[in-house]
Amino acid sequence: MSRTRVHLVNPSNVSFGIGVLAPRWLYVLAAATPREYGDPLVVDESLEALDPARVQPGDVVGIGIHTSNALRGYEIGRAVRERGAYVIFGGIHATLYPEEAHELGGAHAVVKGDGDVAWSTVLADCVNGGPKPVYEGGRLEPDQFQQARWDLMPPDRYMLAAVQTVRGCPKHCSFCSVWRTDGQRPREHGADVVVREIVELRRMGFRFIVLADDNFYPVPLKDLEQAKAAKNPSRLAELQALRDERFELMERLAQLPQDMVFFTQITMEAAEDPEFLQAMYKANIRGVLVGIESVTREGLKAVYKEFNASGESLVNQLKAFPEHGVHVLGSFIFGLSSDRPETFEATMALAQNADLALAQFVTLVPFPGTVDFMRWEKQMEGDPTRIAGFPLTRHWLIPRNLRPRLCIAHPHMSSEEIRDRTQGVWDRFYSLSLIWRRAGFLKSARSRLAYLLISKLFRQMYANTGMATDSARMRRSATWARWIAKPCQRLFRAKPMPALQVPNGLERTISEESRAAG
Ligand code: B12
Ligand code: SF4
Repeated sequence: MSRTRVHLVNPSNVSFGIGVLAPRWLYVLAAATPREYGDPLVVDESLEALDPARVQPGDVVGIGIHTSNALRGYEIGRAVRERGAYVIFGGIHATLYPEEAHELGGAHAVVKGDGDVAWSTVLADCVNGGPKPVYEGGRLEPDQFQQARWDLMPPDRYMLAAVQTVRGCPKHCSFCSVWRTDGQRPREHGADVVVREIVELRRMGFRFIVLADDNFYPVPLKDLEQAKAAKNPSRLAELQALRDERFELMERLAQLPQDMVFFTQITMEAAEDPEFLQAMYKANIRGVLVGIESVTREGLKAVYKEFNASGESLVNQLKAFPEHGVHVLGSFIFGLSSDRPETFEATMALAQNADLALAQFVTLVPFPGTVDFMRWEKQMEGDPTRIAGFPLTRHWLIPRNLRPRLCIAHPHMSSEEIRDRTQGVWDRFYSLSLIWRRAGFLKSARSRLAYLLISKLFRQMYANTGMATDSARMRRSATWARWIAKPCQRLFRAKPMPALQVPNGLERTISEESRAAG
């Protein structure tokens, strides 16, 4: 056994004690860690902060960052490098800006792209004299994806666990980096491996699972029709195979214990595909995040999402989901150049009329890797503004208390107006009276109470900690969220089913294999 200890750290500025969703990458990289290093020490800072004293000289510390937690990640990187550890960064932000992790995060190495295969090479290089500055992890094919080591996850600290069924998305929305980093070709995981992981999680007492996919519906009916009309048999066969795999997966999910509930992310086009919606319901997929983004045609055009409906047909499309027993978390963006003061009211009205179970109202953030970011960066070339020494186009490096909540100037509204109106919509949508009215779709009083708690928790964690302008309000919100999180976590737990077997499968789960390997 190697004496090198491996640490995996998920950075976060706010810790709630209880986590909503277990960060999948931690347990995937844990599975990619060869047995000779022993079990990695996993730290998720959304539960509690890393104690750098636990890191010894010669240890390897893997830090995964997306843009929103990059700054905290760099702080950790510098701290553990000072303690003599090898510091390795990965994740979407490090993939886009490897040089930044070296300059500001004390990185010895950065893994770009998927870490499943590259990680063991990095570890071997650390042991044999030192890692290279950059590793190309690439976009792996599904048979190379690692299954997560859920046996290393504390079972009583999270409400939900995350399993992935597909990477990549064929769309090209302007505010999203997924299609550019994960690619537009959907890479679907085999149904067997997905089910193996879910069985393991159910054995541990998780019955609510998030399918952390970019887009669970990668083949809309329209694409099949287009391939048919274009008389393109190979394209048609390729699309049909992807679609068939989705149905096969859903059939396998339907064979799992009936108390299981799955959530995922999907495009609105699925509303026009009743066969798919019925299969989702049978598979116990009971909640979906739908990127509605904007209620106006101009807004949808601005974000390259013209495949979404608007106006009255938008309400009908969104209602198609709950009509099939699949509830919707609608996601809206405020701050688009086509938005006007009345857009906020119209969005609130739509969110109410379309029978959304939950909604999130985010403000437009130019995330690197997106078309919006590229355009904005170009526009800002001559802008002399610096905050704490950083231009606005490096907004994630600006200390949080100085960071503007909105970066892109709006042609008709000030940042304050957009922020206040957005906060107003959050406040109204999550007022007690409206939550209670919406809870009407649930039969039992217990479910309604659970829905109320979850709505309040979602609002506190998401809106207040993300939108608050002062750190005192953010701290208050985090304290509130911590209080609500405890009873919510209890509501989410189920009685473990240690004897549960993989339906139709003879496979062992990854944790059983690890135990067998000693
Ligand atoms: C699930 C998810 C969430 C969950 C996260 C929960 C959790 N605890 O993990 C929730 C819903 C909370 C969430 C929230 C947000 N998210 Co999100 N989320 C995702 C999603 C759909 C899947 C992530 C996932 O689990 N993937 C599966 C794992 C296995 O893959 P992975 O994380 O990419 O890790 C692999 C590699 O990156 C690499 N790797 C990762 N870390 C490391 C570390 C090392 C050392 C190494 C070697 C390799 C490595 O190896 C891994 C295995 O191959 C991604 C989309 C995506 N394709 O990633 C968006 C995504 C990460 N989210 C995104 C965004 C924008 C957000 C929000 C800011 C949304 C918002 N507007 O509020 C918030 C921010 C939350 C916060 N507090 O900071 C963006 C990030 C863009 C960017 N440039 O940073 C993404 C890419 C989606 C998008 N549309 O662009 N998100
Ligand atoms: S926002 Fe959703 S639909 Fe659009 S490219 Fe990203 S993952 Fe695909």
